[in-house]
Amino acid sequence: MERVYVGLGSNLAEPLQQLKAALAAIAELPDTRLAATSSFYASDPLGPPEQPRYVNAVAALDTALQPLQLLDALQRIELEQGRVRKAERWGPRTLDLDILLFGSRLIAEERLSVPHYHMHARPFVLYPLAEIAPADLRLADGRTLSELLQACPFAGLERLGNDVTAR
Ligand code: A4P
Ligand code: MG
Repeated sequence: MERVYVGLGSNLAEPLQQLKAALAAIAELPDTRLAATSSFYASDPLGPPEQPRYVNAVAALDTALQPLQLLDALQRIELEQGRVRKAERWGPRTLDLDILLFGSRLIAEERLSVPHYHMHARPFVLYPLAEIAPADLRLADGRTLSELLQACPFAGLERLGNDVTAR
């Protein structure tokens, strides 16, 4: 089993429900255990500003799936929840599931690059991640999660009531 962190985001069609449904679907994946879920956060959109705010969260999984198998499974969940891929970069979406980290692997394939290319600068990834990952978690470039957080202001983020769940 390897520890994987997945970022969840939605800003259409009841985002909070989208994330809860996605977490339930992830918990049902074969050879995979949903180990922990961060709080949900409302966040200002990164990208085109004339789109609704997002809800974001991060989940910790232990999985025996290989990276591309997990990507396939996550993309299936996106499609089942009505995701339509549009040309506009960073535009609105019902559900986005990103593999942030996959153990300590460095993956550079056409369909999958891990660590996720922009996670180190996104408050809506780093703050939920910090709720469920060790502070000394190290990215491939050698920086720790706590160092990344220090360089990333808690801006445009709002933690929504519910607390972290560990299973
Ligand atoms: N892909 C490559 N690496 C990965 C990975 N680590 N995890 C490939 C998942 N997929 C990965 O993704 C395009 C392709 O990336 C996939 O087919 C997969 O093979 P996509 O989900 O179709 O496209 P996208 O998500 O629109 O593109 P991109 O560039 O990944 O966008 P981001 O970085 O996910 O940003 N603002 C707030 N506040 N909160 C958000 O969650 N999200 C985005 C999307 C923009 N602004 C946001 C948020
Ligand atoms: Mg994506």
